[in-house]
Formats: sequence, structure tokens, C-alpha cells
Amino acid sequence: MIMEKRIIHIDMDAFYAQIEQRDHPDYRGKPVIVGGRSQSRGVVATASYEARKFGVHSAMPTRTAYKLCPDGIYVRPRFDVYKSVSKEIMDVFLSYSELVEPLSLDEAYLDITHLVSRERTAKSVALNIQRDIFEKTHLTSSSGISYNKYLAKIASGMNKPKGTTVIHHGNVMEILKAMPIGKFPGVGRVTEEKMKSLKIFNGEDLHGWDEADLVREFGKRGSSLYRKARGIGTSELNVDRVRKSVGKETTFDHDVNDDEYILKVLEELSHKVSENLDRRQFAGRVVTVKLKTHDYKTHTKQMMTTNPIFKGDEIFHYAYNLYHEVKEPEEPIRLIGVTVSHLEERSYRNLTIYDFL
Ligand code: DCP
Ligand code: MG
Repeated sequence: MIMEKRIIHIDMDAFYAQIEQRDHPDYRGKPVIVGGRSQSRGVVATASYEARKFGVHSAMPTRTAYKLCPDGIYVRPRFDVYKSVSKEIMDVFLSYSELVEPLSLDEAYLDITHLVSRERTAKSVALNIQRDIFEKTHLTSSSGISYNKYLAKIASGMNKPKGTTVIHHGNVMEILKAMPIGKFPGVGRVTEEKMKSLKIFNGEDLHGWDEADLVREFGKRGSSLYRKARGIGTSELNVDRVRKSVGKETTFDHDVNDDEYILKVLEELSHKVSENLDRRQFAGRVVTVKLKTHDYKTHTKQMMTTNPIFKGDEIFHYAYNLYHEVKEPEEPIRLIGVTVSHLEERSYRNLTIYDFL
């Protein structure tokens, strides 16, 4: 018999805002809005729970937030701090399980099947993880526990902040049926509108649809939605996302020492790496150039980028500099390669830095 898995989804509460409140005691208990301060083009990254009472939320123009909450404390994000907190959290996760799939700086899935026994419930594991995070960072989080990923994620959002919620076979249908359609993972704004026009307002309405009809209306996603309405989803974690890297290399037919030619190849390789990152919607923070000399010695040099990158020209920009650092002028090479690592999922979370200026 295949044992059902136990998946925990952990998500920090009002992540950036909570860190600001932690580091500035005078912000505590007050509406704190983290984001771009520009009245014309700034957006809210997140808001403390106190600020949310005024209707302020992520992705809202700062201008709107000011109107809703004129007395709020508006602060710029400190990404470096958030990143280092994120590392601390990830270390806690890894102390419980090797099977960790980070989704962004403040959330991850953990497969903790191996830790569960008659004496130890998945819920108690989740509580321990939340306690450890608090001890290490003085920040609160919420967790969701279930037998697959998307249910665990739904669960973690159900009792925020400081929640610990279990979705099991006994309560799953009740929860899904009552859930507004826009809250289903994978249902964005556009799909939500379309759902509503089809009179699908919640999980129960969705449950009433045949798979074939959903596929006709929503394409491949229709099948996935059909399953999601029934509590069916994957419990396989994408564990090597952290380690993952994308690299391309070329071995020359002959040893080569023509910079212009090698750089042309390096540029092509950079664009190939970019295409691969694009396909998977990843961006990376470390660029490595590798070369093998005519006598089979390998030399590498790497560099951290200021922001996660994925564009071919950006990758080549770093690769170009690295190449000049690592290549000995007199030494022909037989292989050149470029790799982007420290990948993260590409999203508003790491790409709108300009919105915060
Ligand atoms: N974030 C952002 N822009 C968004 C959404 C989020 O910059 N549109 C950033 C700020 C958040 C962090 O990502 O603090 C984590 O996102 P979450 O969606 O988990 O939101 P919070 O952690 O802020 O709040 P919650 O308690 O609802 O999880
Ligand atoms: Mg969060």
C-alpha cells in the first residue's frame, strides 16, 4: 500500500511588514505599509495586519493606500534583510526534512511523511516548525497540513496569522465547496471573472461541472480545476529547485584562442540559458563561467548578481566580465560554458525592484 504523504505549507505572516515591526519596536501594533513610496508609481509590497483593516493590501498602488490609511507608517523594503531572514527560515525547514520546496522568500512546502507516527502527528510537527522559526527569527508564521500540496497551501491561508490548520479527508469537501472560486489556487483574476460569468462562484458550483465541459471552457487547466474541486492534487515536491541551475557549454573541435570567436559562442550560450530559464519562469542570482584549457584543466569563476536575472543580454554581461577574469591570454581553450544558479521562481516578488524606487 502506498502511504499517503503528509505535506506542510508554511507561510510567514505579513512577511516584510512583520520584519519591519520586529526591527522597529515603535511600529508594533500600528498600520505599516511596505512598498514604493512614490505617489505616482509605487506599489504596496505588503501591509501589516493592522493596515489591512483599512483595506490596504499587496499590489495596491501606494497612492490608494495613502487614501485609505493616511496615518499609516510607510516604509521602503529592505530586501537584503528579508533575504537573510528567508535563509534562516529555510534552515529551520531543512532541519526537519530534506524535502523542501521553497515557493518564494516566505513560503515553502515540506514533505514530513517520514516524521509522522502514532505518537507524532503532522500537526505537532508543524507547530514545532513554527515554534523554531519564532525562536530563531522572532517572527510568526502560519502552517497548513494536508495530504497534497495545494490543500496544504489552502490550509495555511485559512487561519492567518499564527494559524495551524489541517485539511483531512473528513473536512476537505466541506472546505472546498464553501471556498470562493477566486481563492482556488490557479484561479487568477481573469479566470475568476470567466467562472463567475458561467455562474461558478464557489467550489460547490465547480464540483457540479463535468470535466469535459471545464476543458472546453478552460483548456488543460479545466482538468486540473476538475481535480482541485475534488481534493485531488500532487504531493510530489520539486526539491531541487534550490540547487537547480541552468548551464550550457560547448566543446570546440580544435583548441581555440580567438577572443572574438569565443565571446560570440559565450553570447549564444547565454541566450540559450536564458531561453531555458524563460521556459521554466526562473531567474538566478549567480553566474558561473567555466572553461577547459587545452591541457584539460578546468577553470571556473562565478559572481553574484545584484538582482535575479534571466535575460540573455544580462547573463552575457556577467559572463563577459567573468571570461576576461578567468581566461589566460596565451592559453587556448577547448570548452566554454556558462551557468546560472541560485534560481528562484520569477515573480513580482523579485522583479519589480524598480517599482520600489
Ligand atoms: N510581496 C510583494 N508583492 C506582492 C505580494 C507579496 O512584494 N504583490 C512580498 C511582500 C510579502 C511577501 O512577498 O511580505 C510574502 O507574500 P505573501 O503573499 O505571503 O504575503 P505576506 O507574507 O505579506 O502576508 P500573509 O500573512 O497574507 O502571508
Ligand atoms: Mg506570507
